[in-house]
Amino acid sequence: MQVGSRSLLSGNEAIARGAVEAGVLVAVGYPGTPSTEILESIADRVDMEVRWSPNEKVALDVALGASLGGARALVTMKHVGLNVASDTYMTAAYTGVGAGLVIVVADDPGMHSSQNEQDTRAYARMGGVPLLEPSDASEAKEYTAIAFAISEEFDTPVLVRTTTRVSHNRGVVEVGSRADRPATGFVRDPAKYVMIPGHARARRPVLLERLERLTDYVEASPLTIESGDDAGFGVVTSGIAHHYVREVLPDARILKLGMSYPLPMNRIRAFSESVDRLFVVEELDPHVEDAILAAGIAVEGGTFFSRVGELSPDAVRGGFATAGILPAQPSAEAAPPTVARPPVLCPGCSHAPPFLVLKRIGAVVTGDIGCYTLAALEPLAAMDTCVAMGSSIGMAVGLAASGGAEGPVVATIGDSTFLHGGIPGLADAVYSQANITVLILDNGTVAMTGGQEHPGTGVTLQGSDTTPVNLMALCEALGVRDVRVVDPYDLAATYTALESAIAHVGPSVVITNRPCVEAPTKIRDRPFQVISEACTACQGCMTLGCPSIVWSEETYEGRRKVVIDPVTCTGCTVCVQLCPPLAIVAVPDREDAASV
Ligand SMILES: Cc1ncc(C[n+]2csc(CCOP(=O)(O)OP(=O)(O)O)c2C)c(N)n1
Repeated sequence: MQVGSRSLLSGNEAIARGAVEAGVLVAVGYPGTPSTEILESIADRVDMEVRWSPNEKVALDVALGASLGGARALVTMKHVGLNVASDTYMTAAYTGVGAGLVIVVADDPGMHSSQNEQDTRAYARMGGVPLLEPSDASEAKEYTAIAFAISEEFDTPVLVRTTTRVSHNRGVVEVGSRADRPATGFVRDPAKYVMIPGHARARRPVLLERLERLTDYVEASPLTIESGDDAGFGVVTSGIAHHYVREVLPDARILKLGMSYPLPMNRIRAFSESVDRLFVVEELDPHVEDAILAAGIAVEGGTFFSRVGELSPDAVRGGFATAGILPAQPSAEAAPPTVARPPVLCPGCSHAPPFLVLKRIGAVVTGDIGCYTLAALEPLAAMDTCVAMGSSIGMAVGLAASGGAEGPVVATIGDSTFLHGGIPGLADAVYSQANITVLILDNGTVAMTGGQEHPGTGVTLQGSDTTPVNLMALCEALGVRDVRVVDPYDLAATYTALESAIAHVGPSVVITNRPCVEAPTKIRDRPFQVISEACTACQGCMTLGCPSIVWSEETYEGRRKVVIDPVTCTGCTVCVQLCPPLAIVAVPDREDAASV
């Protein structure tokens, strides 16, 4: 990226660029949509340590440590990641920082790829930590730099909150030069950094006094921008919602909040006094609206703008129409129906076969979060719970303790998720000698978020080789007496492994060993085909849910036969094992074909 140029960057790339220009030396995080590309876009920097951590709490710990060492540090995660990191987060607000520490949290209104919808602004208030909300890529870069400056001026971590649209939309960004900020070194200060009660009690008033100074800062700050001249009504807004309001009401008076915690309430009050009606348009929780109401200022918002899911220009237009600001909207012409395309596991995905087996065994399956969660859907439909990363194992322990499960209890968890939050659950299974089996689906990557490295892969985010965590040795070291590795493409072997593990009294672990089909070292082999004359339309192969197996036009005794798409088939052989009449065979390669 050329200094002085104008580049088209996504919000995530702009945040990364902001961190580069701010002289950040350590950038760390855990993947999670929509935040993942922030670190990936600067992985090739030789002047920064850019790292994946096993989970968000470790990432924040690393960033805090780096900051105390005097290096500016960036940490990135998705909204639920801050739940994981919240223990460190809440007390980091007490310790303050060494060099600047910025925590970027990407919210996912609408749950495009998340297990819940939550509003990070609530964490700002809970922790007493300032929060900036960029509304586009240009601000994403600018606010990241401002966040580092605030962090150092006020001795506090600073949150930068994006949402999916801000993280993923592209905009023009001016590329600046990188500040040279060598680490200033660790300065011992136990009263500030050792949070025993006696020290922490003294830090709480520091935090509150800091918030007062931050409030003075935001009242005077250019981060709060007033625009428009139509005095009839005014709109307080922030983040992407600001652009929706601008699009729908180009001339409206708008008070745009760049910092939405703490709030510039004097500015808001003055703004409210200059208009007849005051509205708030914000995505997710009524964070600003409630604060304005609590300050005794009349405001409207939640009645007109949904708290559920994402806002959009249409939603904002509809809200202002209901409020009588815009003419009533003509009912929209019904959009043509779209074809439903539910997400599916990839052709040849090594996660699918073990779930077929678990279904056959009649296991009660506590699931976890990753690609394999798709096994909850038809036709596999073999997962009974999925709550939060790492929860599968503890929930299995509890389910087994309840005695309420009809069938063996099996926790299924991916390799990254196991390293993220599964290890303490397995320690508990050992500690309580729970009668559960843990199936670790080790595909050697964080597939769900696009194939990132993790501590089990032996490669860092910046591409160097490192020591991989040995999952089998780890499970054994935790005290699991029955640990076995199985090839998930071998259905019979997977069945035997799971049956034997389930029969073991006490916790047992089965680890699968096939790489993700999207991995560069993939398993792609010769594709398979169906010999139509031999197919008896038993449809057993369809229970696998493989997208390469599709319905044929031909039938047998009134049932539809199947065909295999040779382009997407990876040759994993699992469907072959599900075909009693042996109608599925490898497509002959050219040499075989020539010799026939
Ligand atoms: C607390 C939290 N952090 C991050 C995510 C995003 N995320 C969902 S699943 C997942 C990991 C998936 O990797 P793995 O367990 O190895 O399973 P795979 O997708 O490879 O099958 C991540 C990072 C999340 N949902 N929750």
